Amino acid sequence: MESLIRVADEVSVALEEERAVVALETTLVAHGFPAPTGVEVGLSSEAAVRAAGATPATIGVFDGSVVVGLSAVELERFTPEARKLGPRDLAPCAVQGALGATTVGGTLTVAAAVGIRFMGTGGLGGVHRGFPTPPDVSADLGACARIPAMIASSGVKSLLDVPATAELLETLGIPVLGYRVDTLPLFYAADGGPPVSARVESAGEAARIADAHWRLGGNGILVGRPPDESLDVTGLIEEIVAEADAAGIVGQAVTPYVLAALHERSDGETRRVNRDLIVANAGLAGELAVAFAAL
Ligand code: PSU
Ligand code: MN
Repeated sequence: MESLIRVADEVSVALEEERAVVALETTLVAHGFPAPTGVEVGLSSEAAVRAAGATPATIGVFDGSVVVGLSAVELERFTPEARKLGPRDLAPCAVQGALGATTVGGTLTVAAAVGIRFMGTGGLGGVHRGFPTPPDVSADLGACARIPAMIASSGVKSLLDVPATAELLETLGIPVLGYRVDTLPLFYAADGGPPVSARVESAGEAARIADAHWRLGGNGILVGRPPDESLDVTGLIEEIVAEADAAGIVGQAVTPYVLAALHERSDGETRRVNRDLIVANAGLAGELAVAFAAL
């Protein structure tokens, strides 16, 4: 029988030697961009992690195994046919031998199982708009509450109810650190979000806070890094979210639908900003992991 969790040699050596390792997800590779952009974003994110001096561990499920540290060839398999795997979906996908792409929550679950404490992504999932009819709250939040890991992102995805998500992050005891900013970035836009719970000026400072938070028994920590280029697509998002609702699109299908429509109707502008912020966040996650390993 294939082992349930397969860790790439490079990743397992780095973990054994207590060097910096950054987990990366595959949902945005399979479902976040039209092909072949997703794979390019994944490879560029890995390069950004390496440039920061850390080892990337991109995570996905296929052939009965949860793979930690995908090769470039394996990454190519993550097409839109892949299942979208939140924490609850990992075991069924592995046992059924299906192809599955991990969300932030799914990635964190695997990271915890193998001892990785840093990850980079675009935007965390959260409270979808229109709560509570029906209550669609991303399992990313539950995973953050349970798992001791630091996540570099551009806040939470702006198609969500961002203020409600910020409230829930507080309820769950998840520190929201602004990376050289006072407010939580709004994914495509830098400004206008709710206040962060603390501002940090450097990767070293964030790493010291992670160490202290974990020693105090805390779990997930969100680091918000604003996108380098801001885009105001508020109107477009409202329009598309309303359309998705009218079309009866619910649950896990909402995010991929909205992102694809945004990419199309913004003439690729959201795709470009989304790509760039993901790669930048992967680089920051690398810096955070390196700073933590040096404490
Ligand atoms: N950020 C992006 N593109 C994405 C996502 C985040 O730039 O596709 C994905 C992440 O995998 C995140 C997921 O975990 O969306 C959340 O989806 P849901 O709200 O269905 O839990
Ligand atoms: Mn959801």
